[in-house]
Amino acid sequence: MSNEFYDNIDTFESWKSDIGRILSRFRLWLRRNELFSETIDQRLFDLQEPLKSEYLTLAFVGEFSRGKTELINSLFFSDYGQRILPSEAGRTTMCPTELFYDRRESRPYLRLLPIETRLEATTLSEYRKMPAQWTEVPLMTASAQEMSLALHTITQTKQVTPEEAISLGFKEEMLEKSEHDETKVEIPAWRHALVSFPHELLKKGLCILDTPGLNALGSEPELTLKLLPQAQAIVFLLGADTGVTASDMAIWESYIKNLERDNALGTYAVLNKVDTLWDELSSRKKVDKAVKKMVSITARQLEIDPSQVITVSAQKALVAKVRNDRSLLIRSQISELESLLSESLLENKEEVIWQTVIEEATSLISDAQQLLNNKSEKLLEQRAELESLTGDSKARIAELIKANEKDIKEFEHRLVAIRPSQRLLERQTQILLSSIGASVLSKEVEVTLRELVNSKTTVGLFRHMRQFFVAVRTIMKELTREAELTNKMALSLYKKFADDFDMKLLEPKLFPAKKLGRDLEAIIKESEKLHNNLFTTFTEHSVAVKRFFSGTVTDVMSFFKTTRQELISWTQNVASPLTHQLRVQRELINNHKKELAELSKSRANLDGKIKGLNRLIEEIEMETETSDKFLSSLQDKRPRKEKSNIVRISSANR
Ligand SMILES: Nc1nc2c(ncn2[C@@H]2O[C@H](COP(=O)(O)OP(=O)(O)OP(=O)(O)O)[C@@H](O)[C@H]2O)c(=O)[nH]1
Ligand SMILES: [Mg+2]
Repeated sequence: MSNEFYDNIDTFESWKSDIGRILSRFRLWLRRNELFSETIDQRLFDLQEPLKSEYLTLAFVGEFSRGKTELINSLFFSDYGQRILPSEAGRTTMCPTELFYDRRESRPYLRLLPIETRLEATTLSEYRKMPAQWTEVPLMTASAQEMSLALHTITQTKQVTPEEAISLGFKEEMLEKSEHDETKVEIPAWRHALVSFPHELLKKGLCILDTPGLNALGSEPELTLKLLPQAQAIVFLLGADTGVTASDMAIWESYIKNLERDNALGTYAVLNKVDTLWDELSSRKKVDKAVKKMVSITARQLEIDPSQVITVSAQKALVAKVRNDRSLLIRSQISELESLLSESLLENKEEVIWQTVIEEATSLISDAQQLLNNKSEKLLEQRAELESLTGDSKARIAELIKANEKDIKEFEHRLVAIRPSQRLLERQTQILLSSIGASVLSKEVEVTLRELVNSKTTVGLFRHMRQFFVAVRTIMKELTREAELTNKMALSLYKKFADDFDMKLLEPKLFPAKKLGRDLEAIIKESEKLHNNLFTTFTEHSVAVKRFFSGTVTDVMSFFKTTRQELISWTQNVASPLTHQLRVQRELINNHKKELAELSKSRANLDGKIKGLNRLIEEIEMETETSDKFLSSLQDKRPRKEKSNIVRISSANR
C-alpha cells in the first residue's frame, strides 16, 4: 500500500540533490573563472553538509498505553505483516527509543544503554560517542519474528530497592512495587535504545523517536529538553478510551505546550483509539457524533481549537494494512495523519535548509558576479583605449603608456595608503580573538564542575550554575562589543577600498556576533527555564540535576569552541575578497602595459589585441549569464509554506 511518507521524502530528497547539483556546478564555474580559493571551497563544503547528513526526526510523546508504539508500527512497519516494536497493554516501551539508519556503520543493530549510567554525570550525547558503554543485541532484519523478538529487549525491567530507584532519578511517588519481591520496585533496565536498520524511510534520513510514559519521561531531562526540541515534528498522543487524564495533562503542560516555538517544530495532538467509540449496533452517524464530542472535550481540556485534534485508530490501521482491507484503512484515518506528518516534517526541514544553505549560496554567487563585473569594467576601459588608436597614433600610444604608468604608480600608492587601515583591522581582530581565548572560560568551568561534583545540596548547584551563567554572559558581552568594533573597521576598510580604487565593491561578510549572542542566550534560557521545573521535581540533591547541568556546561563550552573556530576563520578571510580584487586588477594593468609596449613597436597586431579583449569581455558576459541561471534555479527551489497550518498547534498559538 502506498505511504505518503515515501512520496514526500522522495520529493524532499530530489529537492536536496537538485540544490547539491547547482552548488557543484557553481564550484566548477568558480574554478573556470579563477575565483576559486580555499576559503570559498570551505564555505561551499559547509553548505553541502546539511544537505547530506541531516536526520528528520519525528517524536511520539504521551502517557503510557496511549498507542505511541502501535502508531509507529502502523505508520512505518506494516510491511513486516506484524508488530515489530513491542506494543502491549500496560507500560511497554521502557526507555526512549530512536529508530534510524546509521549511515556510518551501515549495518543493523540494537544498542541499549544500561539504566545505571544515570549515576554518572556523563550526558547521553557523550554516551552516543562511546559504543562500548552500550549493550548490543544483533538484529536479523530479514525475519519479522527475529526482529520483533530482539526489539522486545526494550521492554526489559529490573528489580531494585526503592532507595536505588530514587538515586537513579525515579520519583518516589511513581515507583511500582515488584510483583515478585515486596521489598523491591520495578524500574526500566535500560536508559536509552538506539535501533539502526536499513528500512527504506530510515535510509532516507528519517529518525523516529518513541518515548515511554510520564514516569520515565520526567526522569530524563536530556530527553525532554534536548531531543524533543530538536525534532521536526512531535505527535502528542491521547487515548479515546481514557480521555484526557491528569497525567496526560501533566505531560502536555510540562513538556509539549510550551516547547520552544522558534524551533521550527510542528506539534500535533492526536486522539488515538477512536475505534473504541465505534459501535456495531449504532449508526455511523451516531458514532461520528460521539467522536466529535470526544474531540471537542479534548480540545477544551488542552485549550486548543477542535480542528487541531486529529483522530486516528492506530490498531485498526495496522490491521487494515496487514490484511489489505481498504475500507478499514479509510475508517482508521491513518492516511490523513500520514500526509500531515510527512508534510510538516519536510516543511520544517526545508525551511531550515532554505535559510542556512540557499541564502548563503545566493550571497556567494552574487559576490562572485560582482568580482567578475569589476574585471569586465576594467577590460572595457582598456578596449576603449585601444579602439581610440586610429590612423597614425604614435603620440596617442605614448599618451596611453604614460597614463598606464600613472595608473600603476597610483595603484601602488593606494596599496600603501590602505595598509594602515588593514593593519588596524588586523590588530582589532587579535583583540577580538583574545576576548574569547581558550583560557577565558576555564576558571569558571573548573569552579562549576568542581561544585557539580562536590555540592551536597541542589540549592548549591543552582547557585553555582547562576554564577556560571553570569560569567559566560560577561564574556559574550565583551566579545559582542569587540566584534561590533571589528565589523565597523571592516566596513570602513571596504568603503575606503571602494573609494580609493574606484570600484564597486562587495559588502564585507560581517562577524555574526549578535546572532551568536542569541544562540548562547538560547542555551542558557533553556537551562534556566528548567531550573524551576527541576527545582520542584528534584527536591534534594539529585544526579539528574547534576547531569543536566554538566550537560549545559558541556554545551556552553562547545559553543565557545565553535565560536572561536568561526572567529579564527573569519579573521583570516574577512579581507581576502579585497586581496583577490587587488591581484586581479594588478594583473590587468600589467597586462595592458605589456600590450601597449608591443603596440608601440608595431601596430600590426592592434586588431588582434582588440579581438582578444572582446573575447575576454564576451566570456565574462556568458559566464555571468550562467551564474544568473544558478541564482534563478536556486530561487525556484524556494520551499512551499505552511500547508498544514490548520492543525499545527505550535504555529496556531504563536
Ligand atoms: N483499540 C485500540 N487499541 C489500541 C490502539 N492503539 C494501540 N492500542 C492498544 O493499546 C495498548 C498500548 O499500546 P502501545 O502502543 O504499547 O502504547 P504506548 O503508548 O506505546 O505505551 P508505552 O510504551 O507503555 O508508553 C496495546 O495493547 C495496543 O494494542 C487503537 O487504535 N485502538
Ligand atoms: Mg510504547
